[in-house]
Amino acid sequence: DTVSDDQKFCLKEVLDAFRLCLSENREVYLQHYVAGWRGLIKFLNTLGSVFGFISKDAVTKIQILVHLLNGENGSQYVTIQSMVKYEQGNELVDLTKRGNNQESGCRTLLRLHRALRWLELFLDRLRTSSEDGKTSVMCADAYNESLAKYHPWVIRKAAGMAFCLLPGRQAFLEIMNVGSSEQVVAMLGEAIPLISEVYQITEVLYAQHNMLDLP
Ligand code: 1Q0
Repeated sequence: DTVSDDQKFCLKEVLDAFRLCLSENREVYLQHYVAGWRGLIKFLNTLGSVFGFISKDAVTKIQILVHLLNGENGSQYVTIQSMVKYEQGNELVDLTKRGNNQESGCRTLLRLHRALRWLELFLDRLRTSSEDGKTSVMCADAYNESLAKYHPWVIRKAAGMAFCLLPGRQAFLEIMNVGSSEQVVAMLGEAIPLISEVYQITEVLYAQHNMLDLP
């Protein structure tokens, strides 16, 4: 096996990252949120180059957040809550149309946040599907119910074509490197509520700050 452990996807790693996301008082640590996405992108990269346009966009967004986390104001970016407070308080967010803050942490994270809803829906379909379930259909249904409404026609079209090239359910479960199908399903059952909680907390926070439609 030429793929080093470092690059190899493992569902456990994603699960752990989303678990670590939540602080005691239900704030979301940006560092672990980003780590969760890094793990997911590793998975996407094992699926082949047709998914490159998706992985590229996700990587760009993660890099923006990592730069903010490691930058001079990094201490303001410890949690999503502190990021929102800091960026909004210092007029660092474009609220209605794109302007000076096209790469704000808030608008960048919002894109990943919307994608997290897709992930939750998709993983839940995968978890509850039967052995002959079609991953392409589960993926497309989850996408149409969530992310699709934010994407223009060309991207929806490209995404739809990429979904058709997803491996079958069995192969899909194997790449997760957990063990038997039953073990993957069990781990998904642990991961989905965590992902869902992180999603809900972020959703409520963004709604409270009128930031669900950032350009
Ligand atoms: C397994 C198949 C993966 C399918 C992913 C579905 C999402 C499709 C999204 C396609 C859009 C990508 C092209 C760029 C779009 C941007 O215009 C858009 C908006 O940003 P902006 O700056 O133009 O306003 N960007 C986004 O909407 C962000 C999209 C990020 C998608 C990240 C998907 C990462 C997927 C990981 C694979 C997870 C596999 C699940 C199984 C893992 C087990 C835990």
